[in-house]
Amino acid sequence: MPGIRTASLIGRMDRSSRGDGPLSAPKLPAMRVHVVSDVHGRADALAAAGEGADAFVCLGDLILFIDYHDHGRGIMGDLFGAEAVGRMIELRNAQRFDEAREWSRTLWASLGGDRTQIVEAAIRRQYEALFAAFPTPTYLTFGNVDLPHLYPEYLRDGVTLLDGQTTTIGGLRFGFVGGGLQTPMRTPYEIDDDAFAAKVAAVGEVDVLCCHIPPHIPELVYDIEARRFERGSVAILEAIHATRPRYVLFGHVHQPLTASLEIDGTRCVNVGHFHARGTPFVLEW
Ligand SMILES: [Mn+2]
Repeated sequence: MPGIRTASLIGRMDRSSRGDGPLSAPKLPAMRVHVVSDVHGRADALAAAGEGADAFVCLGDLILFIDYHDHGRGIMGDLFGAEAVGRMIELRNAQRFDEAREWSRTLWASLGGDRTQIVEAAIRRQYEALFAAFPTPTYLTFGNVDLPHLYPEYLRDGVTLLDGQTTTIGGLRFGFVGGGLQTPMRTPYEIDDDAFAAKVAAVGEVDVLCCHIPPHIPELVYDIEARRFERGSVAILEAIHATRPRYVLFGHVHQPLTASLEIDGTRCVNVGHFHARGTPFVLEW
Protein backbone atom coordinates (compact mmCIF):
# COMPACT_ATOMS: atom_id res chain seq x y z
CA MET A 1 0.00 0.00 0.00
CA PRO A 2 1.58 3.34 -0.94
CA GLY A 3 2.37 5.77 1.81
CA ILE A 4 2.44 3.15 4.54
CA ARG A 5 5.46 3.41 6.78
CA THR A 6 6.23 0.36 8.84
CA ALA A 7 8.45 -0.06 11.83
CA SER A 8 9.32 -3.44 13.19
CA LEU A 9 10.27 -4.33 16.71
CA ILE A 10 11.22 -7.85 15.61
CA GLY A 11 14.73 -8.63 16.74
CA ARG A 12 14.31 -6.51 19.81
CA MET A 13 11.86 -9.00 21.25
CA ASP A 14 12.41 -12.54 22.47
CA ARG A 15 11.33 -14.58 19.46
CA SER A 16 12.60 -17.94 20.77
CA SER A 17 9.12 -19.39 21.04
CA ARG A 18 8.66 -19.04 17.28
CA GLY A 19 11.80 -21.03 16.39
CA ASP A 20 15.11 -19.55 15.30
CA GLY A 21 16.61 -22.52 13.44
CA PRO A 22 17.78 -22.22 9.82
CA LEU A 23 14.99 -24.48 8.60
CA SER A 24 12.21 -22.67 10.39
CA ALA A 25 9.63 -20.76 8.37
CA PRO A 26 10.16 -17.02 7.80
CA LYS A 27 9.11 -15.10 10.87
CA LEU A 28 5.81 -13.37 10.62
CA PRO A 29 4.95 -10.56 12.95
CA ALA A 30 2.50 -11.65 15.61
CA MET A 31 1.11 -8.25 16.28
CA ARG A 32 0.33 -5.31 14.05
CA VAL A 33 -0.83 -1.94 15.37
CA HIS A 34 -1.87 0.95 13.11
CA VAL A 35 -1.28 4.43 14.56
CA VAL A 36 -2.76 7.72 13.37
CA SER A 37 -2.78 11.29 14.63
CA ASP A 38 -4.27 14.62 13.56
CA VAL A 39 -7.30 13.06 11.94
CA HIS A 40 -9.00 16.47 11.60
CA GLY A 41 -12.30 15.28 10.23
CA ARG A 42 -11.11 12.38 8.03
CA ALA A 43 -13.86 9.99 9.17
CA ASP A 44 -13.95 8.73 5.56
CA ALA A 45 -10.44 7.23 5.81
CA LEU A 46 -10.52 5.70 9.32
CA ALA A 47 -12.07 2.31 8.55
CA ALA A 48 -9.60 1.56 5.73
CA ALA A 49 -6.71 2.71 7.96
CA GLY A 50 -7.65 0.01 10.43
CA GLU A 51 -7.73 -2.83 7.89
CA GLY A 52 -5.31 -5.62 8.76
CA ALA A 53 -4.51 -4.21 12.19
CA ASP A 54 -4.85 -6.13 15.45
CA ALA A 55 -5.33 -2.81 17.22
CA PHE A 56 -5.74 0.82 16.21
CA VAL A 57 -4.22 3.79 18.06
CA CYS A 58 -5.26 7.42 17.62
CA LEU A 59 -3.15 10.21 19.08
CA GLY A 60 -5.80 12.91 18.90
CA ASP A 61 -6.90 16.03 17.07
CA LEU A 62 -10.13 14.66 15.69
CA ILE A 63 -11.86 17.95 14.96
CA LEU A 64 -11.47 19.88 11.72
CA PHE A 65 -11.82 23.46 12.87
CA ILE A 66 -9.80 25.15 10.16
CA ASP A 67 -8.66 23.43 6.97
CA TYR A 68 -5.31 25.02 6.17
CA HIS A 69 -5.29 23.66 2.63
CA ASP A 70 -8.94 23.98 1.69
CA HIS A 71 -10.15 27.08 3.50
CA GLY A 72 -13.80 26.44 2.64
CA ARG A 73 -13.86 23.20 4.66
CA GLY A 74 -13.99 22.63 8.40
CA ILE A 75 -16.19 24.35 10.95
CA MET A 76 -14.83 27.84 10.21
CA GLY A 77 -15.06 27.34 6.45
CA ASP A 78 -18.65 26.11 6.73
CA LEU A 79 -19.65 29.13 8.79
CA PHE A 80 -17.63 31.98 7.26
CA GLY A 81 -16.39 30.92 3.83
CA ALA A 82 -12.93 30.39 2.38
CA GLU A 83 -11.89 34.02 2.10
CA ALA A 84 -12.51 34.93 5.74
CA VAL A 85 -10.71 31.81 6.91
CA GLY A 86 -7.78 32.56 4.58
CA ARG A 87 -7.38 35.97 6.20
CA MET A 88 -7.23 34.42 9.66
CA ILE A 89 -4.61 31.87 8.61
CA GLU A 90 -2.54 34.66 7.06
CA LEU A 91 -2.57 36.61 10.34
CA ARG A 92 -1.68 33.55 12.40
CA ASN A 93 1.15 32.56 10.08
CA ALA A 94 2.50 36.09 10.42
CA GLN A 95 2.29 35.50 14.19
CA ARG A 96 -0.13 38.42 14.46
CA PHE A 97 -2.19 36.50 17.01
CA ASP A 98 -4.01 39.49 18.53
CA GLU A 99 -5.18 40.60 15.09
CA ALA A 100 -6.18 37.03 14.25
CA ARG A 101 -8.31 36.89 17.39
CA GLU A 102 -9.82 40.26 16.61
CA TRP A 103 -10.65 39.12 13.08
CA SER A 104 -12.24 35.97 14.48
CA ARG A 105 -14.28 38.08 16.95
CA THR A 106 -15.57 40.20 14.06
CA LEU A 107 -16.63 37.11 12.14
CA TRP A 108 -18.47 35.64 15.11
CA ALA A 109 -20.19 38.93 15.85
CA SER A 110 -21.47 38.98 12.27
CA LEU A 111 -23.06 35.58 12.78
CA GLY A 112 -25.16 36.33 15.86
CA GLY A 113 -26.25 33.53 18.19
CA ASP A 114 -24.25 31.84 20.91
CA ARG A 115 -20.77 31.05 19.64
CA THR A 116 -20.13 28.19 22.06
CA GLN A 117 -23.38 26.48 21.14
CA ILE A 118 -22.83 26.87 17.39
CA VAL A 119 -19.30 25.44 17.60
CA GLU A 120 -20.28 22.61 19.90
CA ALA A 121 -23.12 21.54 17.62
CA ALA A 122 -20.70 21.43 14.67
CA ILE A 123 -18.12 19.52 16.72
CA ARG A 124 -20.72 17.00 17.87
CA ARG A 125 -21.57 16.25 14.24
CA GLN A 126 -17.88 15.58 13.54
CA TYR A 127 -17.37 13.43 16.66
CA GLU A 128 -20.44 11.36 15.83
CA ALA A 129 -19.04 10.46 12.39
CA LEU A 130 -15.48 9.92 13.64
CA PHE A 131 -16.27 7.72 16.62
CA ALA A 132 -18.64 5.64 14.48
CA ALA A 133 -15.77 5.09 12.01
CA PHE A 134 -13.12 3.94 14.53
CA PRO A 135 -12.20 0.28 14.08
CA THR A 136 -12.27 -2.09 17.07
CA PRO A 137 -10.27 -2.14 19.23
CA THR A 138 -9.19 1.51 19.19
CA TYR A 139 -7.12 3.17 21.90
CA LEU A 140 -7.12 6.94 21.78
CA THR A 141 -5.97 10.01 23.62
CA PHE A 142 -6.76 13.73 23.30
CA GLY A 143 -5.06 16.19 20.98
CA ASN A 144 -4.94 19.92 21.62
CA VAL A 145 -7.79 20.33 19.13
CA ASP A 146 -10.32 18.19 20.99
CA LEU A 147 -13.05 18.79 23.55
CA PRO A 148 -12.52 16.24 26.37
CA HIS A 149 -15.87 16.97 28.03
CA LEU A 150 -17.74 15.60 24.99
CA TYR A 151 -15.90 12.25 24.86
CA PRO A 152 -18.08 10.32 27.34
CA GLU A 153 -21.00 10.70 24.92
CA TYR A 154 -19.16 9.03 22.05
CA LEU A 155 -16.94 6.34 23.61
CA ARG A 156 -18.30 2.84 23.08
CA ASP A 157 -17.28 -0.79 23.60
CA GLY A 158 -13.88 -1.34 21.98
CA VAL A 159 -13.04 2.38 21.79
CA THR A 160 -10.96 3.17 24.86
CA LEU A 161 -9.77 6.60 25.98
CA LEU A 162 -6.43 6.77 27.82
CA ASP A 163 -4.80 9.95 29.16
CA GLY A 164 -2.02 9.69 31.73
CA GLN A 165 -2.77 5.94 31.72
CA THR A 166 -1.34 2.69 30.40
CA THR A 167 -2.64 -0.47 28.79
CA THR A 168 -1.15 -3.68 27.43
CA ILE A 169 -1.40 -4.37 23.70
CA GLY A 170 0.01 -7.65 22.41
CA GLY A 171 2.23 -8.03 25.48
CA LEU A 172 3.76 -4.54 25.25
CA ARG A 173 3.02 -1.77 27.69
CA PHE A 174 1.61 1.35 26.03
CA GLY A 175 1.35 4.69 27.84
CA PHE A 176 -0.82 7.60 26.68
CA VAL A 177 -0.42 11.32 27.33
CA GLY A 178 -2.93 13.56 25.61
CA GLY A 179 -3.41 17.28 25.02
CA GLY A 180 -1.11 20.15 24.14
CA LEU A 181 0.79 22.81 26.09
CA GLN A 182 -0.26 26.43 26.39
CA THR A 183 0.30 28.66 23.33
CA PRO A 184 -0.84 32.05 22.01
CA MET A 185 -3.15 30.10 19.67
CA ARG A 186 -5.27 29.06 22.66
CA THR A 187 -6.47 25.85 21.08
CA PRO A 188 -9.23 24.01 23.00
CA TYR A 189 -7.22 21.52 25.05
CA GLU A 190 -3.99 23.12 26.24
CA ILE A 191 -2.78 22.36 29.75
CA ASP A 192 0.03 23.86 31.81
CA ASP A 193 3.48 22.29 31.89
CA ASP A 194 3.08 20.93 35.43
CA ALA A 195 -0.22 19.17 34.70
CA PHE A 196 1.31 17.71 31.52
CA ALA A 197 4.43 16.52 33.39
CA ALA A 198 2.20 14.89 36.02
CA LYS A 199 0.53 12.81 33.29
CA VAL A 200 3.92 11.75 31.89
CA ALA A 201 4.97 10.74 35.42
CA ALA A 202 1.71 8.84 35.96
CA VAL A 203 2.44 6.75 32.86
CA GLY A 204 5.97 5.88 34.05
CA GLU A 205 8.00 3.16 32.39
CA VAL A 206 6.48 1.78 29.18
CA ASP A 207 7.54 0.07 25.93
CA VAL A 208 5.66 2.51 23.71
CA LEU A 209 4.85 6.04 24.81
CA CYS A 210 1.97 7.56 22.81
CA CYS A 211 1.50 11.33 23.01
CA HIS A 212 -0.16 13.98 20.94
CA ILE A 213 2.80 16.38 21.05
CA PRO A 214 6.47 15.54 20.40
CA PRO A 215 9.33 15.59 22.86
CA HIS A 216 10.95 19.04 22.97
CA ILE A 217 13.53 18.66 20.18
CA PRO A 218 13.81 21.58 17.71
CA GLU A 219 13.74 19.49 14.51
CA LEU A 220 10.70 17.51 15.71
CA VAL A 221 8.66 20.58 16.66
CA TYR A 222 9.46 22.84 13.69
CA ASP A 223 6.74 22.97 11.03
CA ILE A 224 8.30 23.73 7.65
CA GLU A 225 5.03 24.86 6.09
CA ALA A 226 3.69 27.05 8.90
CA ARG A 227 7.33 28.09 9.45
CA ARG A 228 7.10 28.09 13.20
CA PHE A 229 8.04 26.01 16.22
CA GLU A 230 5.12 24.18 17.79
CA ARG A 231 5.32 23.31 21.45
CA GLY A 232 7.01 20.06 22.39
CA SER A 233 7.32 18.61 25.87
CA VAL A 234 10.41 18.73 28.06
CA ALA A 235 8.71 16.22 30.37
CA ILE A 236 8.51 13.67 27.53
CA LEU A 237 12.17 14.29 26.68
CA GLU A 238 13.16 13.73 30.32
CA ALA A 239 11.05 10.57 30.44
CA ILE A 240 12.91 9.26 27.37
CA HIS A 241 16.25 9.72 29.10
CA ALA A 242 14.99 8.29 32.39
CA THR A 243 12.89 5.31 31.23
CA ARG A 244 14.07 4.59 27.67
CA PRO A 245 10.90 3.38 25.97
CA ARG A 246 11.43 1.53 22.67
CA TYR A 247 9.18 3.95 20.87
CA VAL A 248 7.72 7.41 21.40
CA LEU A 249 4.90 8.05 18.93
CA PHE A 250 3.28 11.43 18.43
CA GLY A 251 1.76 13.80 15.89
CA HIS A 252 0.76 17.46 16.30
CA VAL A 253 3.36 18.95 13.95
CA HIS A 254 1.70 18.51 10.56
CA GLN A 255 4.76 19.16 8.35
CA PRO A 256 7.75 18.44 10.61
CA LEU A 257 11.31 19.28 9.65
CA THR A 258 12.23 15.79 10.90
CA ALA A 259 9.64 13.03 11.31
CA SER A 260 11.77 10.46 13.07
CA LEU A 261 14.96 10.34 15.10
CA GLU A 262 16.59 8.33 17.85
CA ILE A 263 17.36 9.51 21.36
CA ASP A 264 19.32 7.19 23.65
CA GLY A 265 18.04 4.14 21.77
CA THR A 266 14.44 5.35 21.78
CA ARG A 267 12.94 5.74 18.29
CA CYS A 268 10.82 8.92 18.21
CA VAL A 269 8.30 9.00 15.36
CA ASN A 270 5.83 11.57 14.12
CA VAL A 271 3.20 9.13 12.82
CA GLY A 272 2.02 11.64 10.22
CA HIS A 273 -0.76 14.07 9.46
CA PHE A 274 -3.66 11.68 8.86
CA HIS A 275 -5.86 14.46 7.51
CA ALA A 276 -3.47 14.85 4.57
CA ARG A 277 -2.14 11.30 4.18
CA GLY A 278 -5.12 9.12 5.02
CA THR A 279 -2.77 6.25 5.87
CA PRO A 280 -1.53 4.98 9.24
CA PHE A 281 1.92 4.37 10.70
CA VAL A 282 2.38 0.64 11.23
CA LEU A 283 4.10 -0.93 14.21
CA GLU A 284 4.77 -4.67 14.10
CA TRP A 285 6.27 -7.08 16.59
MN1 LIG B 1 -3.35 18.75 14.63
